[in-house]
Amino acid sequence: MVAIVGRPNVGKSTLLNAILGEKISIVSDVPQTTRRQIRGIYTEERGQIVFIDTPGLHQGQDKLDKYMNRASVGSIDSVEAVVHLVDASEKTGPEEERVVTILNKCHKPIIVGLNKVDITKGKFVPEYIKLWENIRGRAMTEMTDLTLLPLSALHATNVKKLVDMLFEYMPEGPFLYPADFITDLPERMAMADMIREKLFLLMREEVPHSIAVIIESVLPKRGKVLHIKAVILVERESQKEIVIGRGGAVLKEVGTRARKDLEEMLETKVFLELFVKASGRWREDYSTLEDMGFIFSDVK
Ligand SMILES: Nc1nc2c(ncn2[C@@H]2O[C@H](COP(=O)(O)OP(=O)(O)OP(=O)(O)O)[C@@H](O)[C@H]2O)c(=O)[nH]1
Ligand SMILES: [Mg+2]
Repeated sequence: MVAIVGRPNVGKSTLLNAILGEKISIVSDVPQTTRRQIRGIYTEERGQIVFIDTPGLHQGQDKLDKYMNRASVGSIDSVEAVVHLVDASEKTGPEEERVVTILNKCHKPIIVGLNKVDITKGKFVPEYIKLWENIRGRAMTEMTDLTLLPLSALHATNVKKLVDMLFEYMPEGPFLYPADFITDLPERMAMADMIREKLFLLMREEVPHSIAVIIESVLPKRGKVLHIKAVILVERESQKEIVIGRGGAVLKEVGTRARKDLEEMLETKVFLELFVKASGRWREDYSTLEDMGFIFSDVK
């Protein structure tokens, strides 16, 4: 098993999808898109690697933030190697230093994936090297359990090489999942995430962090069509208006895009019904979060 860990928005989910050659984890340019661990199962002749995509490590303090950070750090315990993904087109900073400090304690082999080198040709790569060297007090060349690899998850550059490197760390053993499994994400959560991704792509500023999607019902197929009802939660009435948009334009666009992806994922025609509800501070409410499938006892 391998955990993909790092700050929000560095490209962890993009990398997982690139490794699998299939989209199972949602991606957007809004930080904190991924809210739970998502396992992607990669199987080929050499064997099987179970990748854990994780929420970006950040400093938020509400209950969902804490769940996300625990889901991220907690993933490291169960793996044989860690991919520390960074955005090498952006400077490092105290937040990155925090991540390195946490990972430094994990005593597992780490590959530092210097991502987004397609943007600035990895302008800030030396800063990331320095950060690790400062924390370990040794030159990178002397650290046998730390390897650097420039990457572009978006263009799949060096992604095969990363997988080759990771196979070196994998122990022999039976497959953890059947060879044709690609993810352990329950279908309803995958559906909800698919809709949330479209909302994230269309919303700006603080609204995405207030959005959650719950699949209320999936009715038995009538003819060729599957009827899915989903509720979009926001925190305030004013956000409800933003999500709906003038004359319902935003919600309609979300519905159109989500339906297309759902039809592809489920390989059937879909009728998608979306409702928007203002429900107060759901990010702070245990029972609402557990209803959404964030099981707090699962993340230590
Ligand atoms: N140019 C470029 N953009 C990338 C690359 N990898 C990811 N991105 C973009 O970076 C943004 C964030 O990607 P995600 O995969 O959602 O990042 P993440 O690390 O999973 O983010 P969180 O789930 O929020 O922690 C998206 O707009 C991606 O298209 C890359 O190699 N090059
Ligand atoms: Mg992600």
